[in-house]
Amino acid sequence: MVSKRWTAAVLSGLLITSALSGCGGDDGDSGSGGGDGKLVLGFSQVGAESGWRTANTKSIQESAASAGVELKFSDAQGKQENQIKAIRNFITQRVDVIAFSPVVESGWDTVLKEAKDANIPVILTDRAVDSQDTSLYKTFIGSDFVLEGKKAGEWLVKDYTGKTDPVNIVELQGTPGAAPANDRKAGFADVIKADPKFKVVASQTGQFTRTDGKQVMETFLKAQPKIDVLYAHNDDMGLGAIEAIEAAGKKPGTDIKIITVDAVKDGMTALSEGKINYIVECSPLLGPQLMDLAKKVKAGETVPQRVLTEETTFTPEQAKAVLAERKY
Ligand code: GYE
Repeated sequence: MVSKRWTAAVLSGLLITSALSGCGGDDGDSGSGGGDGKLVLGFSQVGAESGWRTANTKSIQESAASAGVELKFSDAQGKQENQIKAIRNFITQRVDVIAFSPVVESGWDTVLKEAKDANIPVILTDRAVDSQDTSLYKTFIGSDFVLEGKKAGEWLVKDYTGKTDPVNIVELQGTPGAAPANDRKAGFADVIKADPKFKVVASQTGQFTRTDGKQVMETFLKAQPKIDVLYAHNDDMGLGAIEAIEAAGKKPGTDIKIITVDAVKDGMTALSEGKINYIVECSPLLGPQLMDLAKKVKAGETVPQRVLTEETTFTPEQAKAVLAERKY
């Protein structure tokens, strides 16, 4: 029963023992399954760049355990090449389902085609790919990032209603090429363009991290004579920027208004303290729905092509009200 593919994989040292135990030959088509009949899910995570990501990883690991799913978790440390490698390993191991959160949007067609040819269904989690051929994956679960950017822009438009002076905005973008960076930028730009008083005077990546958010904000503060608003594509970059703003002797939330996306606990705390003015929520708790979808695709059930997460927005008052129960 050992095919050439298996032999080659064993020889190249790619297989891990637990995958071998599932080689019962009962469902060679759709993956090996766990030796104990458990669904085997290979998941390639982006990395650990933000509080959002940490909460997302926890949600996936905990939900796998409670759903009785055997999770093969791989951390790509922010590199697409590592994700491609991980996906190829999952194919070699013949997991039942592959899920991943793509670091960037482009460049996935080849490896997704390999998964399809091996008859292993793929679920996009959190972030989209730009592949034209949507048959390369079964479903995509995650947020509408364009809408998030729009919500950020709408708050700003409302906040400056009736004012005519120019509003200078600096923007901290997420990882270059990542869906949430592309879309949050586009959604925001689309809303504020209606009023020429809004000017994005500087826009750079802060890699979704606190460290880079702080550092890039320092350069913005040095280069820009007047900054009215910071729009950061996630809380972590906003939190890093707050440190830079305070170090420059300015008051975050007052001298510079701050809008971020995510609503993780640290962000919500800063919001409740008035250091951030508005947060657009993006839920990292995708685990339970992912397990559910994985079971359905494995069983050959039809699932919707797109599963949207439900999200809200928070003002400082709303943050204060929910902070104590905030889980992540
Ligand atoms: O907003 C950011 C994280 O893909 C939605 O990635 C996710 C984003 C999230 O690093 O904090």
